[in-house]
Amino acid sequence: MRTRLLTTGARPDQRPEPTTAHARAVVHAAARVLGANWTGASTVPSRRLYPHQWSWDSAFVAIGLRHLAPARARRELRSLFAAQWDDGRVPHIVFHPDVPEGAYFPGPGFWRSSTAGTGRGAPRSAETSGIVQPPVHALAAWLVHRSDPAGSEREGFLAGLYRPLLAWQRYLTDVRDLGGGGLASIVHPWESGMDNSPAWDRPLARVAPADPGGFRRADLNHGSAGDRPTDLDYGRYVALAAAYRDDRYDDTAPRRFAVEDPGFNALLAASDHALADIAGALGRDATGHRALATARAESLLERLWDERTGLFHARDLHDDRLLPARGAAGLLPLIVPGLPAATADRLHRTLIGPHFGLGGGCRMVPSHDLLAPEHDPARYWRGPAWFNIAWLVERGLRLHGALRTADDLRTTAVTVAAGSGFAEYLDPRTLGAHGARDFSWTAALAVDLAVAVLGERGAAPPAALPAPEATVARLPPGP
Ligand code: 2M8
Repeated sequence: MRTRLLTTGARPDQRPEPTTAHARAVVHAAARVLGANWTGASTVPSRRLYPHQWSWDSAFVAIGLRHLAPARARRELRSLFAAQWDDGRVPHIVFHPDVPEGAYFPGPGFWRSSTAGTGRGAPRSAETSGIVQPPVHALAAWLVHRSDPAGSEREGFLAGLYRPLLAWQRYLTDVRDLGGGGLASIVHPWESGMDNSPAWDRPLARVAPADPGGFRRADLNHGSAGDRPTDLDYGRYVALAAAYRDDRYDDTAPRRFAVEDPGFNALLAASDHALADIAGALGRDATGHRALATARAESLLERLWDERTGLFHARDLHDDRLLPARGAAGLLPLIVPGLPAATADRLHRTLIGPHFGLGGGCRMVPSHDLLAPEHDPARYWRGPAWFNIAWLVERGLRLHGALRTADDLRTTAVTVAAGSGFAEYLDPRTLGAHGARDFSWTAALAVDLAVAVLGERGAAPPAALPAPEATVARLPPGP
């Protein structure tokens, strides 16, 4: 459903803020999307394009759902961690057993976690992928707990999730520190969550693509080919994933793609802080977590900061050099509480400068450098604006006191989310919608931002808002 943009009058130098009525209408519309995408234990990102449970999507969904149905937000996270591997990894997809194999590629028959992953402790009761996604989960768990502490305590939510979260953090900190500098490495572009970012073009160039006759893309059944990754990139993703699977998901074997991504590691650092908060709430000693958080922020600065560009960059472990591409992932360390004020200020200036244009030509954060020849405002992660990036940047700006930019970004995100039919992503300049509609994290994060607007106005508490519709237990058939 599309919601009409209603705004209050505003000073000429200020973006018009959503009215209380509009913020409420956004929450209502978003609640309908989240109700329709709920499967009974978790939320699919999109009924047709992504009909399973995705790792970082679930964390973002829980962050929005906590205002509408806190018990379901807790269930969302618990159901994801039920598929955690014994080595601590949280798989990037948990496959729904009722969805046909052909509905999504690569599906369970490709990853074969319950056989190829046994050496690493993949669960036997669920089929999953073998790669991971950015660790937003401790932050999400902490926010979910904070929104309903009594319900959380009644369910033993934090107590039950603390060890799994710790095991996940340890996997990334110990097993995945392939560069030895205190940061986690990713071994597949999909692990960044920003799948076909131009930052990966250089390291991907040394990967021979899989034979195109050997697989069939399902994503093109549901979206325009011009919005999705190219066949060549897809062939390389398949080759990398197949090689990891054939190595039985062993992280000690050499990998053709191994990089330290600033977005992934910013979320890891934010999770160090969230784990400290969780440990504190459980009456445990949090000093180890705080020390790790401080060390992680230092490693981020030492290994990924580029003073010349005023941005964090990914480090390619094959030649131990920073990749030159300027991606929105490089802005995400803004969410790290311990980031020095001067670095946060520089990142803010980069964000509103010509490469990202926020507040100038763009009202949402482009996923890639506007001035780069490879910038494409329509194609997936090569330029479009995404709502999870807007949410993270908004949070980081607020954390470091850039309130005016944060307010403007929040206003745009709330209004445009509903106005776009909760699109998966947008052209950062025209705000034209692309990708799937009724996309779960767009809806969930719009709820979170709209609730913040309502809270600042002293408007009706979220509990007074309607809960999402009843459980939808059936998933759609395959294509
Ligand atoms: C996209 O990634 C999947 C692969 O994991 C795909 O393209 O099929 C990305 O946008 C990723 O960040 C997201 O988690 C996933 C589901 O929304 O879709």
